[in-house]
Amino acid sequence: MRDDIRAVLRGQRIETPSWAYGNSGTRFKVFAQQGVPRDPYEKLADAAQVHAFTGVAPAVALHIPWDRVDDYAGLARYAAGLGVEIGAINSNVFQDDDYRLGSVTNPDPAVRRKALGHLLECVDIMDATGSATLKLWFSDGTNYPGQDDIRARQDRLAEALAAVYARLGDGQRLLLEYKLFEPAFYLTDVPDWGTAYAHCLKLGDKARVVVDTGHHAPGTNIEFIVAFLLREGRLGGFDFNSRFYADDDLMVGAADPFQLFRIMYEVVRGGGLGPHVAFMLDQCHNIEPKIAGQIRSVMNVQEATAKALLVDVGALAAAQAAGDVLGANAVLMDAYDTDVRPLLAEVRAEMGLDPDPMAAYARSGYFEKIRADRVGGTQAGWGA
Ligand code: LRH
Ligand code: MN
Ligand code: MN
Repeated sequence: MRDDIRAVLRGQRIETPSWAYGNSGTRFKVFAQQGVPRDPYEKLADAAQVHAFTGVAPAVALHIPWDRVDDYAGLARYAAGLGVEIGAINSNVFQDDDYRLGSVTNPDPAVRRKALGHLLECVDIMDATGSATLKLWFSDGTNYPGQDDIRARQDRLAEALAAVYARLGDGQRLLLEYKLFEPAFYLTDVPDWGTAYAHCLKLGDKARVVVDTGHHAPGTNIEFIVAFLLREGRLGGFDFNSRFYADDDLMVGAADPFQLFRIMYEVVRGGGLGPHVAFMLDQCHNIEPKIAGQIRSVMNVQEATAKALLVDVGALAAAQAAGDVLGANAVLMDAYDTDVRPLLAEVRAEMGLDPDPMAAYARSGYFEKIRADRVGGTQAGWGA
């Protein structure tokens, strides 16, 4: 197998979310699991396990206020001591009663000020932790036609984004996340990549779009969006997860590994495998074990990446130029149909890791230890 492919796989970075380690569920029920973290420090400890066994997950995204602590610089030092670092800071302007009619798009200026204050506080936390990435998702929208003015809400959104953008320091950037619907059902203020892209273009080069793979209508060609944004230099990252129906937040590559491959192929094709695109997981493990679920997810992204790297680009380009429809499709499918697990096992051995991270983690006894040590773990955030 080619050395350059192995090198890329060794250098890949996948960020795990702090909220994946806490209890989570649906609006019907949160199933408490044993041994879940009781605070952000324990979430980092669990994330460090995912990195220890995969070697490619050194960063942990935080969600504020779910991960609120007194001393963020201290939290970053604690992370470093565990061999990980703080990744994206995720804002949360969706959990307060004040946000019933929206956050930065709310018709009430006082609520808008409060929301903006939180977003700016998130940049302070970036300064303290050394995080370079602010990830913004707005639950803003309306449930009924006529409830509020669509254009005025866009103006308010643009105003808040501009204020946050102006606060970013050198080396810091803002990722704007879109979502088709939910929690608002009639109108969502940032419903699609086009809206996010348009706002980012106005803001400047430090503003990029983040693609949460669960945030599209069924059948949406997500790889097209990825190709387009990369081509324009505006793809900031991914929130990876799987969906069957809506924003399911299931393990990435579980529902549709072929889609994940197609996305990763466009990433490779567009030169997106690098630090300028953040490969983040945004998942909840409601019924399965959490640390093992994260390890499995990281491995799924690695497998899709390995397959994407295996595409014979020369043969593909030749078939495309010749108008050979079946030949071109076969080149892509050959890569997808390759069993890359032996290759990844070798890559892990080269990195000094166990070739089978799932088995190695199970053998480590970490889960038995946290199950015994931790009593009364916290919820990831939902319904908290
Ligand atoms: C919204 C979302 C967004 C939030 C996260 C918890 O559905 O994808 O990224 O920050 O879930
Ligand atoms: Mn997301
Ligand atoms: Mn989501």
